Amino acid sequence: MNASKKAGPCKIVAGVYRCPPSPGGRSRGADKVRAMPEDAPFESLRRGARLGLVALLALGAPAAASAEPAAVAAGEVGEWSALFAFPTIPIHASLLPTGQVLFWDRHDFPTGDGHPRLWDPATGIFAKTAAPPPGHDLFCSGHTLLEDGRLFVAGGHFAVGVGQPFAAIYDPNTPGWALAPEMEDGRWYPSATTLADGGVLVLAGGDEEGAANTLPQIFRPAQLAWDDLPEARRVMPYYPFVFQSPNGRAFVAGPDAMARELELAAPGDWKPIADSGHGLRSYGSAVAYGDGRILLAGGGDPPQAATQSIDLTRPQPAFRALPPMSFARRHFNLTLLPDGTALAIGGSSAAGFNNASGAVLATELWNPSSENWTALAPIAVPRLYHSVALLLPDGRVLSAGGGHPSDSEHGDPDHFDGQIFSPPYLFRGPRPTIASAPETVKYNSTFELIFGPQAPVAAVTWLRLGSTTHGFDMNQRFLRLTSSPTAKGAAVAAPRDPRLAPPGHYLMFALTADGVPSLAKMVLLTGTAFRDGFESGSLAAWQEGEGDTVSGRPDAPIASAGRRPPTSRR
Ligand SMILES: [Cu+2]
Repeated sequence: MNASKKAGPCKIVAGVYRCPPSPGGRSRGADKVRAMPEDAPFESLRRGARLGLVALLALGAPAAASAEPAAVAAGEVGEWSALFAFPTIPIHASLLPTGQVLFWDRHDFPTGDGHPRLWDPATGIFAKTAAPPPGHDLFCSGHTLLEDGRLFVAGGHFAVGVGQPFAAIYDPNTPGWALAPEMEDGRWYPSATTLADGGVLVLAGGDEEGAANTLPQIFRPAQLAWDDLPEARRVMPYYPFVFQSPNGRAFVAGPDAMARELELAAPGDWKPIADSGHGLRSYGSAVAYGDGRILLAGGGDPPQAATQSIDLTRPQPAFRALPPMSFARRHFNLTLLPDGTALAIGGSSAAGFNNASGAVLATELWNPSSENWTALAPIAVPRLYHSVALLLPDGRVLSAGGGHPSDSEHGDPDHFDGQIFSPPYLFRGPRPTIASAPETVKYNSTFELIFGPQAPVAAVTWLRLGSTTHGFDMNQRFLRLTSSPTAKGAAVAAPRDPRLAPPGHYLMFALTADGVPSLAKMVLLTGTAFRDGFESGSLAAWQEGEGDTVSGRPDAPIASAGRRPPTSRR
């Protein structure tokens, strides 16, 4: 985290991003490339590096007219670690409540290995899951975390377009895999979404014949059973962008141009909500960035840069155009950060399914207050189809994988590697600490945090743990928590409404007024008292500002929220 330990700051020289040469005379980026497998085609990597330079030029990096170009400090653009090797390609990746990342590859490729593995970000150690995986290929499944912290995995790969009907559950505590009851038919590229009542909605995917699986199904963990919504059969694109909506229904933000709402009570029903006006956003991405607001970006073929938001707490939600990304992207990842911003990593700007000739190395950060995108330090290698990104408990971000298949026509290799990003907020001063926090909190309760003396805390946020594949994270969600100062820390209000904060584990961060986050505390949000009683009327109350998760402008980032720090140490 200390910038001074690194080789020194990269600089913009005559409008071009340059890093200090290593002892061998290579750029730092080229050093990173050496960590790649022996068979990596270096030509594409060099092209990728050039793309990174072009990327920064296009992002409006100031041309240096003077002989003393300004250094680009990590406090402005963040910093990527060196590349490090992964034993397989992490096509699917989930952060578990243990703080470890569970990931897997496919196993029908000569260099594939579908055995799920754990990576511990704290130690860097990789290990196969102790228990054997279930007997089906988990590749091409959809997954999300259950309320109790187990990972629920729906479907999998039989052949391209042809899905497995099985559902598997990984328990990080046992640890081990178990099978849940089968689904009604196969699912290849489905989405799985944890709902307010703790159930998991599974939508879309290819069935056992390779046709569209049109039946919405809800898994009930307590009953080990499935509820069907037979009146809501619908053909929809692979890996739809599904969210629990504040109104109790499920909201599908894309990739279809028409966003729709699904009534979750049997027999189910669909209602069109709003047309994004941007056609099919295939392999774009979407995130729930706070209190019923969804950010939708990129996707399509040819890829687009367009960005929109939609506020699901409005009586008639509609898409609102936002400043576009500086690059069109598909097969990229959108990752929410502790300060409420969203990071766009990787993807391609070129037309075609997965065209590495348009690989985007520039990283962009979206600010919910200005609604603008800002260029950050570029990644070292393309991250395209089958790449992932995850927020880690220490506030850094893992970006990894891509390939199986890669775009070998354009020289992009399979990426058995990852890189870790330290966002700019990690270079802006001392980090606050959460000295004490409860492991479990109930809905509609108040709990106490005790802070360390290092840095005054201005805000408390939390995010559901990421569970991602194919550019869409099915579990991440950002929420700002209301807090008030106490003698040693803060009294924090747990969310009242599970439709805004589905039950399960959250990474809780304390942040300074500059947005510097603490290390996260893993907190389980649970309890049924309010969930059993909530009804549609409470949405109106929430809109009137009585909700617990709203404080100030929900879409304002910590650093510029303009709120008085609830806690300060003098
Ligand atoms: Cu795939």
